[in-house]
Amino acid sequence: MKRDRVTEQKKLGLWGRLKRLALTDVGAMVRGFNAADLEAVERLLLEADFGVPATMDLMAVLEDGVRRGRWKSEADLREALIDRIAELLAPPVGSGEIVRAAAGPTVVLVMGVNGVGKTTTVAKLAHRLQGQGRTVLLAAADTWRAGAIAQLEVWAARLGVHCVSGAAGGDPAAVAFDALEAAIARGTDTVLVDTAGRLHTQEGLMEELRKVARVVGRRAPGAPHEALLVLDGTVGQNAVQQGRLFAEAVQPTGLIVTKLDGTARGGAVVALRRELGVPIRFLGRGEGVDDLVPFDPRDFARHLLADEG
Ligand SMILES: Nc1nc2c(ncn2[C@@H]2O[C@H](COP(=O)(O)OP(=O)(O)OP(=O)(O)O)[C@@H](O)[C@H]2O)c(=O)[nH]1
Ligand SMILES: [Mg+2]
Repeated sequence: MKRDRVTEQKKLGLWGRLKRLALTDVGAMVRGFNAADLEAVERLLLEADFGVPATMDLMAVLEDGVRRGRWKSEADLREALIDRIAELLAPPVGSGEIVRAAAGPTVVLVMGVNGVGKTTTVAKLAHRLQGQGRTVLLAAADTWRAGAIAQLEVWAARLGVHCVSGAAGGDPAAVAFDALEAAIARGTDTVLVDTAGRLHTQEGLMEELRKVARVVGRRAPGAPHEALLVLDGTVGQNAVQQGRLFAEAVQPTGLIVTKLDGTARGGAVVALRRELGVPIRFLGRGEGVDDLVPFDPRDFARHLLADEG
């Protein structure tokens, strides 16, 4: 019986679960919450991976609105939450598109911990850029994991783009440098650098990543023009912790949150934005090359609080 209830709760979206709470009479939500209702809402937001800071922020919006009698209907309340979540997610400036080099090839470094979806994301970005008329070259700078070079080469062949790789176990910075040289020689406008998965605690590997950035920066001023940190959206608060520690080692210009297909735990995206202070640029929503969408704060907030009826 208890298990059925848990399964049922999992199936409901966040808005469904909010409505279902102690708020047996939906009107109660707009008339006012009692302390137990508020606690239940708070717990629900934490369970949905919003994290403490974003949860506190949303609770303040709720309490304030209820006190002032701001909402006439459930729909008003939902809109207020969507507005605030969209604000929390909004990048300070700019959009999801890749920042371009002023001249010469644009270098995009893709980094993150093991298995989050870096290589797949490189392929998705390549496909997206091709669709925008860009020419792309891949750099197989994951010389660490057996099979990593072959994996990227398969993507390159599928996409019909050139891939520069070195020897397994070789220097990733040298591969990135060679790829940049090749892009300059061929007039290719974007170099996407795939890197090995690593943990922030692996200081040697973090230094290696900083070296990749330094080496391309010496060949082309301003490179890497983007350092995109890929995070797995399904691991909730762990992603926040990973992201925070990773960002301390190598400052990202943006985040890409992957594996958000078919999970109701999108609250982690809000937590990441709130706690890392780095704009979210794209979301990964599947394993195919088309499953990368530019991040839109308002769309995402709506999606998170979708009213499935
Ligand atoms: N469902 C889903 N799966 C994804 C997504 N992105 C990547 N994957 C899958 O996650 C697995 C790991 O993806 P990779 O791209 O190899 O991850 P990686 O970060 O390069 O892994 P390492 O190089 O080993 O650190 C693969 O099975 C991908 O198909 C996504 O957005 N949604
Ligand atoms: Mg990889």
